[in-house]
Amino acid sequence: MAAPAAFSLREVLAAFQGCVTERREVLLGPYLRGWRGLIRFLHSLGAIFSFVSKDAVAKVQIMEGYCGGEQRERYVSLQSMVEYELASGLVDLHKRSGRPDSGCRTVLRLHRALRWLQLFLEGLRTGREDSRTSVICTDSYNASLAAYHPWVIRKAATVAFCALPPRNAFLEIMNVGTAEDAVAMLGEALPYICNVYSITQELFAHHKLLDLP
Ligand code: 1PX
Repeated sequence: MAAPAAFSLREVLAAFQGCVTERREVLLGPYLRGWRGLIRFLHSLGAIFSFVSKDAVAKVQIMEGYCGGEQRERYVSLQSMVEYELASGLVDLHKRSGRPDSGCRTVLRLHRALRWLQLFLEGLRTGREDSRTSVICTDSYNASLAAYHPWVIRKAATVAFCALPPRNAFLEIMNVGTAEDAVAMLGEALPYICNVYSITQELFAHHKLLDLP
């Protein structure tokens, strides 16, 4: 039996390319597959990130539950999900009421993390050879996700970032080839991630869903 292909971040980032349809809809299937792959990569960085992957897995599982559940046709795309959940009154708009987490509030958390990913990967791509991954990661985090996290999470995140390997070693564990190959791949993949981010941002802004509790 052939050995399974080594994990490469190329395929993961390509999932975000397959997310967007010609009508600018974001398909949840590939979106969640992209997240699953990122979480797998995160596992390879060690147990120090398990508090992050636990939360990410929980959010992806909630969404996979909806996508495989009774209302699965409503969860084909972000657009159909928003329309369905809003029309059915399933979204807590001001305060959490104890009912199951909506797809909208769950995707919003992943969406905010996607902004971090975009900034982080752009920082890695354009960074100097001797730049520190931990600094790139902290800067991207402070410019995005940190605003939504309480002090204790911000603290734990900042400590964990210090464990990240130096930039070139980090680029190599992506398994795309040399550090230069990884930089080239990031240049190709990032526009797709940006596209997914901005379509989602527009959709959530349009429906005033950017502050869901
Ligand atoms: C080539 C680089 C690839 C790196 C892959 C890394 C994938 C990272 C996945 C991060 C997903 C984080 C989801 C966080 C969602 C969130 O904000 N949740 C919070 C709010 O949820 P709630 O349900 O309570 O409203 C929750 O409180 C968060 C808890 C966990 C801590 C999140 C820290 C995020 C740090 C950013 C990612 C760091 C990974 C660094 C690896 C390079």
